[in-house]
Amino acid sequence: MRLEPSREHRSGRIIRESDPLNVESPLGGSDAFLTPTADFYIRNHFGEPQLDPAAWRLAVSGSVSAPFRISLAELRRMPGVTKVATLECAGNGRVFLVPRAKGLLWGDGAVGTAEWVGVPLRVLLDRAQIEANAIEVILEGADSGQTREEPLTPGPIAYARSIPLAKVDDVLLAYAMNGAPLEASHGSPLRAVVAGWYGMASVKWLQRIIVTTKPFAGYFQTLEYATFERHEGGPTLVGLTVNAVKAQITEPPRGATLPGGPVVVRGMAWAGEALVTRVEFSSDDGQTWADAAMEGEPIRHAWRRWSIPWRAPIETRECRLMARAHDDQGRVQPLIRNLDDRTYRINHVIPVEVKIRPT
Ligand SMILES: Nc1nc2c(c(=O)[nH]1)N[C@H]1C(S)=C(S)[C@@H](COP(=O)(O)O)O[C@H]1N2
Ligand SMILES: [Mo]
Repeated sequence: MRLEPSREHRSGRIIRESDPLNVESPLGGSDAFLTPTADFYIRNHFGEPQLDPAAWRLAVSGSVSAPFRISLAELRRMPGVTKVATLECAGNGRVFLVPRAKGLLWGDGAVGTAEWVGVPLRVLLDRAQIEANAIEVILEGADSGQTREEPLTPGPIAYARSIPLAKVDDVLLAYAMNGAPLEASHGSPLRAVVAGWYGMASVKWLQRIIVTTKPFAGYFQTLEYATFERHEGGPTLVGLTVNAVKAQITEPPRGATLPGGPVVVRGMAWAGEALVTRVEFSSDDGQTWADAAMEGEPIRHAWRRWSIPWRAPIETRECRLMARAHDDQGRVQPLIRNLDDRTYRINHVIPVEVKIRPT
């Protein structure tokens, strides 16, 4: 296992781990609405499975009255649905946590937006006829393995996550990404895109969909990708679901050196199942905030671009830029980290430090 980041993958993506491959997007400096596939982050827990698309089948089983198996060719003959959705890894931004966290130390770039084409999960579940007592759907990938560090898996396991039936209508089973067939690293022949939820739910290399009558408590929603929620009787671990509201400055990138004078600060903001309504910007450590200009209308499940003119002061050598997003459910990004979030859901404001070049 090699963890040192090296800036060499296709298109300057940053390799965070090479076995299994984990690659971060070069987010800084980019403001494309759709992330080019060559720049899209890759998050793998196990080695990528070698699947022959012609021999591959998806099995739909469990608490259904008509279980079936289906080929990629048959899925592609069904009416396709196109959906733009942002995926962000729940560990995005982990490198900025103090004290230093365990796990993959992502910078800002474990996030991206793509146009996905596929078949709604609902269509396959209707064909299988869900039984009345079902509550969840388990999505299982064809990749499997065992962890070498704590928390240990009980031997080799498949990557799997569940979603409640109430979320099914936001799930696309995608075979295409950004106008091209899905690439192996993003889960071909077929992956789930669970719009508005952190990336861990969007299971790649789907091989089984299992309808279940019990809450699924698999490794990746209990030992990993779970945060504490405060209920009566104390904090309980709950599997992560929706993306928290978050704004990211992409221009200027962290650590940039700028000439003094006018610049345009830009970035993205996303809010899971909610809509981004507003982004505020501060260059005085949060004493004053100014509203950024929002681009277009908000699109549910996709990030939104924003920008604001700023004058880099010539009388200073260093500045800390902050952005915070609001959503239409009244939530705003916190300035201070909630420790119940463990090393996930990193959406507190993390200032972008820039240097001003002396004139
Ligand atoms: N089968 C499988 N699906 C998976 C994963 C995985 O390791 N195996 N990683 C998940 C996580 S944590 C994220 S953030 C997204 C990343 O999708 P991407 O690699 O296409 O960016 O895939 C999810 N789906
Ligand atoms: Mo993730």
